[in-house]
Amino acid sequence: MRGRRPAVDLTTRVGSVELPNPVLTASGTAGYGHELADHLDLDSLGAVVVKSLHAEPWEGNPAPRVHATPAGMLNSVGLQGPGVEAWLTHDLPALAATGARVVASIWGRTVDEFARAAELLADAPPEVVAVEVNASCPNLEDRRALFAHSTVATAAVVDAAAAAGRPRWAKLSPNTPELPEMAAAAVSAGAEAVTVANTLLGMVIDTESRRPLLGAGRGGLSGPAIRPVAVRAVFDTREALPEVPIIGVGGVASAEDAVEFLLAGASAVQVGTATFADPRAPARILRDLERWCDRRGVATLDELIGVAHG
Ligand code: RRO
Repeated sequence: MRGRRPAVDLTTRVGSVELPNPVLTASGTAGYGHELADHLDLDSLGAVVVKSLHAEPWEGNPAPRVHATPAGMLNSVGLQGPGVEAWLTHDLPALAATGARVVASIWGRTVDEFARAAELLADAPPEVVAVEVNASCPNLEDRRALFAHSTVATAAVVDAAAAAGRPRWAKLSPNTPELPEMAAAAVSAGAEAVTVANTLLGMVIDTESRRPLLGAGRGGLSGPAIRPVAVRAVFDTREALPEVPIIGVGGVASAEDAVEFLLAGASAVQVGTATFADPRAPARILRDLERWCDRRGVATLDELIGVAHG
């Protein structure tokens, strides 16, 4: 069979956005632009989701910001970024030139700040195919005020992001038992899809210094350690809202992991922590997914999406 191209149609639809395949990068793990372009063909991925951008430049949290954990990683980057305007001018052109479909992730401390970031994206070039509204960063100073833990606040930030004038995806939190309610609130406010989910709240304590290891103390846990949590979160969301497109994220490191998310109900997946260990991971997972489908006679993703629900 050497040389034969697999006859698999991997195209997928996330709301109004059609993607050539379901393997995307996860926000915060692929930089702001074409950082990964030396390692893989960004145009070959479903889309590139950039690190969350604020309307203004933002310094982020004190070091250390990342720490390896068993089967995963803890981070408290603290939303560092150049701001939307600088990104549009200095980073996006090189990324757009790769031919990649770009998803701009935005964040704010207030609803107005989300609106401002979205407004600045209104004139972005058409390569920016969607906006991911990051309602769920665990590393804000006031965790009790996390937007994605309130249906009212989730709806407010999704609504504010309408100013970008493109499809909105809401990135939700796994740290609330009310995830399906948050997803419903996001959709009622205009989100075309939900990204499920962000990192799990965690902490590592240094036994020598006897103090929390990350500069900011607490952080977000990612990687294979959280995959069963993320798969369950996708399954719950699909069960409650079968019509809502879901982008699954949390510890995808192989084609089989991606298939697991599709079976739970995701229309696409994002690869994050695996990219830190191997910058080619998204491309490898995409290639292996095509082979996985081909070997099992799976011709389109409709044969997989949501099938675990019976
Ligand atoms: O920058 C971060 O610390 C960060 C963000 Br914005 C997020 O959404 N999730 C995460 O684990 N870290």
